[in-house]
Amino acid sequence: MSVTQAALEGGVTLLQYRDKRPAQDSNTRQDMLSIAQALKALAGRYYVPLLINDHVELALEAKADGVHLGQGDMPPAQARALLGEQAIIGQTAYTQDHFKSIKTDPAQCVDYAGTGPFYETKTKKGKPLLDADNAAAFRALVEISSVPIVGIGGITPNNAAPVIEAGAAGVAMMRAISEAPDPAKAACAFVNAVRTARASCHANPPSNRAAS
Ligand code: TZP
Ligand code: MG
Repeated sequence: MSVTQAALEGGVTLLQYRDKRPAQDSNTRQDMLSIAQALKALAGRYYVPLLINDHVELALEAKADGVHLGQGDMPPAQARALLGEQAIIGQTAYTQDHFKSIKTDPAQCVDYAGTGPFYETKTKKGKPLLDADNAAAFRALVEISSVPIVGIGGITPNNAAPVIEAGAAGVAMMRAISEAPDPAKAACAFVNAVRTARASCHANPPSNRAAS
């Protein structure tokens, strides 16, 4: 079983195809399209949406469910115009200014923002953490954000709870599943960790904690 299928078996709720090869030549583009189409078919069997990282044209061609855009990628309003109102559009945002620039009208709005690294990660070596106090910085961004925020960077089933407690709507991960000895088990552990953290946040919301 592929790692991707194992992750789906384990219960991941969204799949992103992230391929950082320069997509200039037609062979690479064709290869990326084949991979995206195969992933779309696989994810569809689990009723899980597939997002394409960076490449809006590829998302269109592969009939993916949406895109995840960096600050340097196509502006969300342009992606929305190409992909339509049903598409899921996510954007990476790190700073208060990034969050303030997220529009709230449906034609320009993103559906969620991704923020991190929350913890140190080998996947984006050298990228500084959000802040010295990541949880506080994350919560400050959640407070000004008009869209849900997903935490990313070095997240494992064992350290996911503080990310949810800091106000994340969800967590995103790469290595904790792709390098796990049993990726399905790791995905399942993530689902359980997030559910448990959400339940405990619900039972003990931050306003109560501050008052107690
Ligand atoms: N953006 C911030 S950290 C990161 C990205 C894409 C990589 C996260 O990967 P991992 O392996 O889950 O730390
Ligand atoms: Mg990007």
